[in-house]
Amino acid sequence: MKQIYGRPKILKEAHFHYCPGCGHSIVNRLIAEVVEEMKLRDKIICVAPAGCGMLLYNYFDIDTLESAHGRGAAVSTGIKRVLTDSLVFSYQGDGDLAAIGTAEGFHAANRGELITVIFVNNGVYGMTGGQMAPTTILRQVTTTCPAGRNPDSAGHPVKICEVFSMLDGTSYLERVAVNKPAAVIQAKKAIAKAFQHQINKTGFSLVEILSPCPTNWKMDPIRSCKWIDEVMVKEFPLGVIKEVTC
Ligand SMILES: Cc1ncc(C[n+]2csc(CCOP(=O)(O)OP(=O)(O)O)c2C)c(N)n1
Ligand code: SF4
Repeated sequence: MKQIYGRPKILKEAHFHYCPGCGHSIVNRLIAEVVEEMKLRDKIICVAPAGCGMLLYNYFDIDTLESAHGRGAAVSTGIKRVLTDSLVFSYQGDGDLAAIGTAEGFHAANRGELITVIFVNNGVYGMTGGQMAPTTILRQVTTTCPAGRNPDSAGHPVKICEVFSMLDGTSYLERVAVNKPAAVIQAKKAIAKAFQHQINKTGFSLVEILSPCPTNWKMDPIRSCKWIDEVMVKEFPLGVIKEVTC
């Protein structure tokens, strides 16, 4: 019988710690599939700062480093500049990249560092209990905005792809989601394309992935997936935001 689906070899025989319905597990799997299909196992290095995704060294059988919160792009820059033949990606949440790590991500993108950022946007600080993040939707309820995000006091959702698209150092920016099968297939293609931009030395690449956090959204997994389509995508439109021919 022909096998059409299997566990990527670089995913260790470990159980994910993610909550049921969490998008991180899908994103982890997609990265593993892409690394295997593009035969990047021996040259890829992952940097994972604080956030629910930080324990991915327990799952990936590749070189991984943990950085301080928000410092993924800075640490990735250092590794890539020394190990120029490696393929380096940082795996960052929205609290990480769009708040504490804004400076590092923004300037790495502006310098056109040959790194890739996998940016998992679930609209909250997942690991620490669901506080408001810069990407929280207006009027979305979180533990630190129980009456809903108010733009008068908390500003508007930060759109990292659109902001980074204005920087000359960026070569590939796409926003995808992992809330339904077709979207997951597109997310995988985007990850592969971002890695290809790094291989071709075109510039800084980033894939923003709208990802469910059922625990902190206080929704069941199915409702969370629907909420991405009904609410999140309206604020964060999907698609290629920028692509420089490589
Ligand atoms: C310097 C520092 N400040 C605060 C924290 C606490 N902290 C750990 S994870 C996190 C938020 C992570 O949220 P996000 O990046 O959105 O990732 P998620 O958990 O939602 O995937 C915070 C504030 C920390 N580890 N280090
Ligand atoms: S808290 Fe949210 S982001 Fe973290 S593992 Fe649970 S569902 Fe995923």
